[in-house]
Amino acid sequence: MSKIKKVLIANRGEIALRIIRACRELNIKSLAIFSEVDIAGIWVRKADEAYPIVGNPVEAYLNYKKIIDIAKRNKCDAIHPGYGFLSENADFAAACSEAGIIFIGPKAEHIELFGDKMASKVAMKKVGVPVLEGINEPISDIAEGERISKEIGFPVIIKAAFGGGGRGMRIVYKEQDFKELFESATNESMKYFGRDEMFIEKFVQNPRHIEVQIVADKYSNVVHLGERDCSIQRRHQKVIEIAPSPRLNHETREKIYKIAVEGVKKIGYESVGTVEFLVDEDDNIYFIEMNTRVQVEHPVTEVISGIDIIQRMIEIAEGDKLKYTQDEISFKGFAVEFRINAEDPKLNFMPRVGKITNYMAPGGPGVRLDTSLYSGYDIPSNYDSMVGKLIVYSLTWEGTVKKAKRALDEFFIDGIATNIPLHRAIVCDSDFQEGKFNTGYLDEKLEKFNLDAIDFMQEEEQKLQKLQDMLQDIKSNNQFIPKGGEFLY
Ligand code: MV4
Repeated sequence: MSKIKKVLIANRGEIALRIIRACRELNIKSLAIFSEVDIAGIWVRKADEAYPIVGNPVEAYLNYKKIIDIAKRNKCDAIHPGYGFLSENADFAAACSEAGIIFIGPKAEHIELFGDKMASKVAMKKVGVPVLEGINEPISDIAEGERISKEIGFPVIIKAAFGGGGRGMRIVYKEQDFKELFESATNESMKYFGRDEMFIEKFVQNPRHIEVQIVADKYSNVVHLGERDCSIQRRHQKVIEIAPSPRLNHETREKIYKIAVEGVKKIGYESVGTVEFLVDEDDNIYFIEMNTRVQVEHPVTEVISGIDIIQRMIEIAEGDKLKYTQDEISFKGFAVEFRINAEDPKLNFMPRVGKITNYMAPGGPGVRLDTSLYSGYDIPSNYDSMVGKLIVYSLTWEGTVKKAKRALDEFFIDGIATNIPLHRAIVCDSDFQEGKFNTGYLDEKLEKFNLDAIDFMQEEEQKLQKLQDMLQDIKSNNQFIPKGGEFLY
């Protein structure tokens, strides 16, 4: 076991701050790297040390030779990749090991394996994990693809083996559409990932997207930390994540845990990871992919289990055994994470950054906010539009929904537009409140939610004016005269 003394954080924003917090509580020093446009990032000042990487602002967090060199020159004995950027780059993980630096994450071979969605299915099927019917080797030509699709039965879904975020994915409902959709999926995969290996599966209509959090040490001890329902997505980007899933029945829950833990144990996986499944309307469970990194949505699992996932990840990398057996882990209540994006509901949620002029974070019982925003912060335009995560939790689903509405109403950010009004519209929706949602939910309701969001924004904009009118009335008439008898708001 080698005790880690200093960690280089190869990431930025809220996850960099999250890792700094975990290190601080473990008495581990942290070194933040930052691009030229990130010098004002609060995590840069909260780390024990910071080191600039000049040049292209995105390249800064991807140039792993330079990052490893900075780690060595500053005597960091480990690197935490966070999520995105280099977090699932097997070459980076291998290069860290070759440089004698601990990569806080899984083995490079597993990053490699699960980066290929086809090979992942073959490997998981071999250890008894249920996968969708289909072909799990690259489709060589259109004719073969059409033949296999007819065997499976339409609709089928074409997927890029090295894809992600929904890119290189097409749903084919009719045979005559296969050729065109296969070609567009292949071209998209080549464009975004430089790979054209495509595979086909039976398409599951309106599934729920359920993922299981796994924690595994280097001694074959594997536990799960429950599941997260990530069905509420927009254009393959998760918008809201929930733990536990409000409508998964007990039998399916226990089954999905068993499948995930036993599969991961047989694979010999180490570190934290997330096994992603689709659950169809008959509660059939199908493995779709495994994420070999800590995920954006890990906080909802942390608050219902009381377990710090980032600290467990670091301890596993140091060679510690798991602190808990499965029987010692319990879950309490419900948690919902709202991804706060700098995007404008009035511009169809187009990303739009800017300077935070006024800011008041929500708080009170059952509210957690993971963000690197602060009043006066000028959000750089070079990165992802997600600027924070609001996590609310309570003992019951109903209580969590009420708390979510209260916290979202309370959140105050001036200077930029955010998707907070969209979240407010969703938590007011009866289907959401009753847990009636699957992967089709947001696409079906987005138009209505967008109008609700714009109404919320207008109400907010009018509030200050109404207060000023009231004050003016009282000052000039020595009393407030409600116009038409309405209350202030
Ligand atoms: C599927 C599927 C239905 N059937 N696979 C895979 C990547 C992940 N981000 C979305 N994935 C899906 N894979 C089969 N065989 C449904 C999804 C899916 C989805 C598909 C289209 C539009 C939105 C979606 C949201 C979540 C899951």
